[in-house]
Amino acid sequence: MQNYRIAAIPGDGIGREVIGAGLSALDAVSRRTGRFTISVEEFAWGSEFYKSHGVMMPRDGLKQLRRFDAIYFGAVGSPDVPDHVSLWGLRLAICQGFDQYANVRPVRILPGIPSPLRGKGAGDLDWVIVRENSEGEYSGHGGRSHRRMRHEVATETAVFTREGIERIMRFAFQLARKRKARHLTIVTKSNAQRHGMVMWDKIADEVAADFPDVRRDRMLVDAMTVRMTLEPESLDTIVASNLHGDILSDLAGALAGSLGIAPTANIDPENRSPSMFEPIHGSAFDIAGKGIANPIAAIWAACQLLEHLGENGAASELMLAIEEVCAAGVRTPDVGGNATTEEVASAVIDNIRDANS
Ligand code: GGG
Repeated sequence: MQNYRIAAIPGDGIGREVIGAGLSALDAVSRRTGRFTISVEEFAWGSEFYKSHGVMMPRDGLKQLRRFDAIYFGAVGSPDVPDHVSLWGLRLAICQGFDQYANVRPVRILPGIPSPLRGKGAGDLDWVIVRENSEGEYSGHGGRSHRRMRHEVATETAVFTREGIERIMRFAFQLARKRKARHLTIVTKSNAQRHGMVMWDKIADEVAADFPDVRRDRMLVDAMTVRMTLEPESLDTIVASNLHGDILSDLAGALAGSLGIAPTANIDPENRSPSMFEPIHGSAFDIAGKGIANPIAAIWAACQLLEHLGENGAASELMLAIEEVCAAGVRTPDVGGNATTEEVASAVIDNIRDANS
């Protein structure tokens, strides 16, 4: 029987609560299918680790992770560690270190989850946002000098390479091609960002020539927020730069009901390194320890992990369990319910165990 090795990094705040729920769901679905087993090694890296070691993960952290089939990540960020230190020291260090250049963010209104969009419910919003995950505004280029002087200066350089754009564009077109609508919306800000973003548009046109069966259109990122809100059914697959994709997917999560249900996959499409799966949300210290964090995003991310491993049947079973539990009204407070993290996770696990038995 196939055994998959998963590295779990719960990280900070509610990351620890939702990853526990997701691992239980993974265990339940692997037992139910009887086709594979999962062995999990947990890494206590994050802000607590930083406070005692001065680094978010050990120097050889990537080397330790490389031997796994996938990484299951919780959240990063703590009130007493600067956010740029915690983010760059762990999550971005893994994404960049493993060149996980495709960040895939499915967004749907799940049955039973209220959306803030007037008159919209399950089925009315079904998108996949592909966020470029290795360069752009998050390249890490820039610097700060003349500190504490009147002419103190900081630069944050957005780096766009032909290779980086071409590979994410090709990935997005391929993904769009697999979906029913076969429609890709390319988001830029090429009226104002007249170098990198104009190159995005140019390379999108070039790559599109290889995908005549995929309908495409272009949006400026500001206008895109309006279209997402007012005409959600006009969108399907969306590709955007690192920062634009980050912002749009938070909006998307909120429009689908809550960031608490939004998952994400950091993929190395060439499989040179393990890919990483996580909820979009951060550590949410305001609710950490209260037992009310929504585990659905983390469990949905576990579905993405299973799909990536080629366990599509198990991924579908787990997704169906999520949908049935939401539809049955077992919901945490962020989506209008009063269930706890544990109650939602238990309902998903019971649903998997009871399926067709
Ligand atoms: N689970 C995702 C997470 O912890 N995100 C924290 C964060 O601030 N991310 C910024 C980003 O995605 O660029």
